[in-house]
Amino acid sequence: MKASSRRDFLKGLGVAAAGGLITSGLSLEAEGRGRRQARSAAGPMGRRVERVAADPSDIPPPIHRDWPITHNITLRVEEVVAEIEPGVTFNFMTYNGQIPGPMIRVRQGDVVNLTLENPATNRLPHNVDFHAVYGPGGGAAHTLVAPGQSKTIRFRCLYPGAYVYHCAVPDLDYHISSGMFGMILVEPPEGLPPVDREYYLGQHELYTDKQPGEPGHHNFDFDKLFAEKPTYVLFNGAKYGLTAERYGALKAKVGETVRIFLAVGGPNVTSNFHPIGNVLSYVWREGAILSNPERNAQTVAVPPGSCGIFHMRLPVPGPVKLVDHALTRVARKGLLAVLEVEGPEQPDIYNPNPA
Ligand SMILES: [Cu+2]
Repeated sequence: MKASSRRDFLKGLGVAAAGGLITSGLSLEAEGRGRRQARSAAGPMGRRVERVAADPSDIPPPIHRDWPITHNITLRVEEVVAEIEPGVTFNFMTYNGQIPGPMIRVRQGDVVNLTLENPATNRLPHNVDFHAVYGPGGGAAHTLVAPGQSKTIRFRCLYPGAYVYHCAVPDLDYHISSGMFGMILVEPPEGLPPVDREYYLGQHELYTDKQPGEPGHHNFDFDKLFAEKPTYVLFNGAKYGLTAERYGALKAKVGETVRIFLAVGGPNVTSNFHPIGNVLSYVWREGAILSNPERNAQTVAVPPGSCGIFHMRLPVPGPVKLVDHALTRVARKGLLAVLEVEGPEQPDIYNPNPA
């Protein structure tokens, strides 16, 4: 890419300051070196951790106040090594060590002091683009931090909805794929409809230099990224992670209502979200919570860089499998979460032995 067109490209991403090659103290030339190093990096790089999969029940509580406040929120970038599945490791990039990054929950009109920390032990520059923010690059232009740097921006959340945030450096597809995305939920003044439980999931896909399940360390594969042919398609960075066989299933009881927040990082693959053995009784596509919800939808497309809000009723016991209905991703590429619904059988609704 010619220098001028590269500059325009970077500017389009909200990364470069207008007319300058130096952005927020970070030389793009140095960043270019970082990219080449990243591409040649092979083998495990970074601290080994037990898991990157976020706990899907780790969600800030619904908001009941009717006045705006200021939040001080720190996102810390952690480049870590973890297992995609047992015996298969990968170099993940995360906000706060988890995929998806922490769910940020605010009310329309709230102010956020957002600090992005990039510890000196990391290898790469990072930043963050919030789709809930009016401002250059959704904040990316002013949060670009080299290892050892930290930056703070302040923004006011003016429009309600569920929005993705993600890393937006020039290799943003590589960074998002590796785990750098999450959700910011901006509640409207009247709040969200009441439910019994809430869960938070993040879908993304990994491009590795091996086949799914091949033991050992998988390196990032830029050729597969270019071809948009992922090795794994995952919830929360882990193959079948949110099931009883691994980190545990989601739980609920018969008669409850559940709200699922789904953030799709991608970077390229659209989720076709579907609950096997249930239906999405209310759907706010795009996380557009002020819109009228769709009713009783079966499979809902959530594109990369977007969110879905889904309500389910749970009238009968048993597992509800949460999938992307492009089912090769489930059967062969690792995508699955299970919601275990406990309670008495309801034979007038579903009866496996009607004799
Ligand atoms: Cu990044």
